[in-house]
Amino acid sequence: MNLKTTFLALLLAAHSSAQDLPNVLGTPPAATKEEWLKTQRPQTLELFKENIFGRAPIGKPANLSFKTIKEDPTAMEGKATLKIVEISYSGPGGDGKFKLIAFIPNKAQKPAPGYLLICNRDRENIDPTREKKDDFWPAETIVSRGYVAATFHNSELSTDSDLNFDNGVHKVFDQYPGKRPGDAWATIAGWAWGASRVLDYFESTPDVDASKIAVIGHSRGGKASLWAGASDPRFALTISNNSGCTGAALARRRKGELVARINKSFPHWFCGNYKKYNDKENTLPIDQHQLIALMAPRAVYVASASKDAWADPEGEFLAAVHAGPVYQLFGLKGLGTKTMPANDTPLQSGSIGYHIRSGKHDLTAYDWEQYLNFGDIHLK
Ligand code: GTR
Repeated sequence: MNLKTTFLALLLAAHSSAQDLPNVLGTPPAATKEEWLKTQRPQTLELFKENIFGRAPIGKPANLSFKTIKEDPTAMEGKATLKIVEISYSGPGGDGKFKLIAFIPNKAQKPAPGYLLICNRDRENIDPTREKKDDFWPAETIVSRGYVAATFHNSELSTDSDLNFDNGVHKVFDQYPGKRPGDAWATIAGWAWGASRVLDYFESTPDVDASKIAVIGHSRGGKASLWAGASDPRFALTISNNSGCTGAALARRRKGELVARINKSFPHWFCGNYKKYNDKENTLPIDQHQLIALMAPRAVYVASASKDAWADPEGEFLAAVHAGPVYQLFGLKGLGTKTMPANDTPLQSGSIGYHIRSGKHDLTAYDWEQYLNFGDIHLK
């Protein structure tokens, strides 16, 4: 091959990956926002339930209850009120509960908007005493910008290793005598379910504005935040930090972590049906740009890191690009460009935000600063 044909072949390869994606507007393609909301959005959501995340057996349980177990108006040197709230539920398999940690800014106008982090790292990253502080959850910064800093630990909803689904939400609600169906919900959907129950709590409390909440997660937590934002349209902003495979990254590109690999390493994350697509990404009826499009017309932010090849940064960017046509149905600008930005140059002029940070797979102070800036546009 001479230089010219090599270039042509490369160009074709780049093009075919975009052309082969399922149409983000659905089948037949939605022509108006009304059509999208009535027909293609529900169809797209169903395809994600059936093939990837599974179906949750319950939304908000009638018996959901909230108990404030700690309230300290002098937290953060008087700048915030710390609330630790036990969120409890019960079902055919017994009782379950998890803890919400929330710092509510004392000075901010009430009800205040906020950021809800699905924490998948060690608990010391979300230390309510603030003796330990980490940029993974810079609660002081979030509060200083006028937002509620809220979080819960994913393991309290569903442990991140369990193949038997015999704890947390699965123990309480799953009723699958015999074989677990291929579309039964799994761990990531359990974490997303927890995020929605926090919104239920926020709806019941006067100091937090439940209609102005961003849900955010990193990596596996980012896969869960995307599913929370897609399956619960009450989230005003959804943030995916380095979510990669089965998060924001397009599966059909087959770059970084592949479907077969994620299903092998983490068989409990997604539903049984997802295993059918191991090394058969092209047969998936959907791809991840459609997960991002499910947020429309609400705001969504995808972020990558330059040294995070495992999460396929370009695949994350392209999914954000190809979600655009659904935003256009609403007369909104998606990302506003098809060109990947340089490192550390955030794109925030549309309803879809994006940046690629220099450095490794992580959730850092730099990432949070961009999310808070984007929130100032979409949550205030
Ligand atoms: C990796 C996994 C990724 C990502 C990451 C994380 O091992 O392959 O999909 O989710 O873990 O959560 O940090």
